[in-house]
Amino acid sequence: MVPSRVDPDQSASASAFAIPEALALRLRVARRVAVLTGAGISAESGVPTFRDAQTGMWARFDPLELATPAAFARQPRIVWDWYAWRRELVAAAAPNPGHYALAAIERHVPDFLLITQNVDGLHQAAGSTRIVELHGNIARVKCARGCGGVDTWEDAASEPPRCPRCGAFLRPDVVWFEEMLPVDELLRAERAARDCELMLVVGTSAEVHPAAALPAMARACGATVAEVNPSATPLSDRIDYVLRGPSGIVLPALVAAAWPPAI
Ligand code: BV8
Ligand code: ZN
Repeated sequence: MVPSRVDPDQSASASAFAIPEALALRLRVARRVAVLTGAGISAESGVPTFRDAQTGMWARFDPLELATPAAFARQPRIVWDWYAWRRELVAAAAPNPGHYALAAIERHVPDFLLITQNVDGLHQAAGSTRIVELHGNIARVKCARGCGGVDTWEDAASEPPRCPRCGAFLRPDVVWFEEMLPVDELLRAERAARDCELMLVVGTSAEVHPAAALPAMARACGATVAEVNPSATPLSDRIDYVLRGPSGIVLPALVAAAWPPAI
């Protein structure tokens, strides 16, 4: 199956990005829509994507190595500092038109769920409310031994801060590789994937599981699947629509095509 593909001319603004009329209609009439997002939707907000997070002093670390329980056991301070660096980046970032367009789609569609792999909280800052964070949130911190979350912590000199209840290290409240995802969130995401009529897959390289399996699950249950990404991914030739452009341009164009502003 050959997905219908749209390549914009690079200088295009939102209005210039041509959205297939059939896709705009599908979104306009859909009652159940699910969206899966990855780091790419936050790129235009200045948050480095996962594969770009290795800039500057972090370039010598492989994220797949830093974001693991083993790395935290081996070098807790380095892992803590990497997240503290990313937390500052995220705190300084603001949602972009791509985030706002998804919040707008949520307001139009009766049964909507935004499934994000991102830990930056920018979707919520843009007004998205029906959302599951599959991989946690970098603004939250919890006890590494499982006592639960803590709201405030004192940065210590040579090691991560410690849990006020049990003295274990504190860690970011994110899902590391080889850690199970939060079960309720994963079940909500899988149900939305199976029930949706349309799934938008935005800004993800679709390589990290189980999130990467959701588009195929939706398609296997009869949904139309559209990808928004300036680059090809393992999904690109297995779905219905490929919109090759930055989400900050493509998603506002999609909203305008589905619900043309009243003239
Ligand atoms: C688990 C939180 C059970 C932390 C993250 C099946 C097959 C193969 C492997 C596995 C499998 N099942 C499980 C695994 C193992 C592993 C996995 O998937 N490994 C991969 C690398 C092969 N999965 C796990 O470990 C999961 N847990 O399975 O538990 C278990 C237990 C024990 C042993 C085994 C299994 C946990 C996965 C979650 C890990 N935590 N994040 C943190 O953030 O620090 S994952 C993290 O990486 C992100 O959350 C995200 O999921 C992923 C990065 O991907 P993207 O978000 O897509 O970002 P990326 O940079 O890759 O790509 C950006 C894209 O945006 C690009 O396509 C680019 O073109 C595009 N883009 C750029 N600019 C724009 C744009 N798009 C639009 N607009 C733009 N402007
Ligand atoms: Zn504790």
